Amino acid sequence: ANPVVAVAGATGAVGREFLNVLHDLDFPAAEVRALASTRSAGKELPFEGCGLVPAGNLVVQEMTPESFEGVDIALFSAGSGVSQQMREAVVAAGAVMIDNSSAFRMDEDVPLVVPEVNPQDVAWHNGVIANPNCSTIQMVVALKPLYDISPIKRVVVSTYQAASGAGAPAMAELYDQTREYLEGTPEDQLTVSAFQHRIAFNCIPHIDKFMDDGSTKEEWKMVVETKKIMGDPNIQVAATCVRVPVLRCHGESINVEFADEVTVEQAKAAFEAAPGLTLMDDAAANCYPMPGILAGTDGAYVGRLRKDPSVPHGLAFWDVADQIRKGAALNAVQIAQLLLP
Ligand code: A2P
Ligand code: 11C
Repeated sequence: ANPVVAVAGATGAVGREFLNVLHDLDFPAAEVRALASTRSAGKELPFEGCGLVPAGNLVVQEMTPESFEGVDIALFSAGSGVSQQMREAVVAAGAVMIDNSSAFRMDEDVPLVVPEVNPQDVAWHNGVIANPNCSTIQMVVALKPLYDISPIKRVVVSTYQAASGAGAPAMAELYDQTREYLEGTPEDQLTVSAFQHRIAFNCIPHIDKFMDDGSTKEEWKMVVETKKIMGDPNIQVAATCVRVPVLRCHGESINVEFADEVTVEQAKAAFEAAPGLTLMDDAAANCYPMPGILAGTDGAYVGRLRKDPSVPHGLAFWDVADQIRKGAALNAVQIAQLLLP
């Protein structure tokens, strides 16, 4: 039978994109339930339809433990706290929770899945499958085809992360603050609430909270999630994560050191053949991936591929993906597709 799908956090930036992706992939749903907080109950969300569900407005229901009765697949993006509160009810209802929050990613009984990299891991789920952090997802989609040529010893990554990673209110803040700034609003009167500092015309090297070792939790996630998804605890990852004044799409500068030689030509061929990855690399035509032209697209985009001569077997490249699509909603719905009979 066609699955019943619940979208938990349906009014959020990722939640709305869950609805778009369900339509775009024509997910064979029998029913789609839009769930959010009490604040949004009764609100209508436009939906283009998928499977047996016709196009039309979905009426948002307040999320309670009872919301999951009869549900087969629950797509969650309402924050870690909400995922933790609802996990038991979702699993008790016999549904599989595909969770975009960081609540369960490193739990030993929870697979952390990027379908292009480790689709086999969905097989051992116990009712919850975690969707990785957006910055990790777009990196491992590019690392996997390279790893298949040679084991990876070390990755150095610096991110250029869009406001979208912090949700719909953060995107609105970048937009409004930029306008306020251009209108000459004094610095101390700008609205600063989504980030620690003004994001308009600025870069903030601080995403998520600080850890005891001086790194941030966003950087830590890139380290531990990469090892878990790639199934190789020996990959060394050094990450620096920076928020930049871009609405959608994270960029990443990535340097990889391999165990064995991997030539630029081999990497180029591997990128071209890899699922979910598009090579945009033509220096003569000034062609490389950029957030400004890739918002709303699927998959990850790589370019600026070149040798990194500073280590024995090194390559450097640049990687861009829409944080809300491949970095969140698309990856989660692709996981749901893996669960279909
Ligand atoms: P609501 O819009 O009703 O607040 P974003 O990541 O863009 O900020 O979105 C967060 C999503 O999580 C929204 O859909 C929001 O619903 C939902 N949400 C936040 N807190 C709760 C809660 N306690 N119960 C249910 N949904 C919640
Ligand atoms: C950001 N990567 O750009 C974060 C958002 O662990 O799922 C997603 C955080 C997470 O702010």
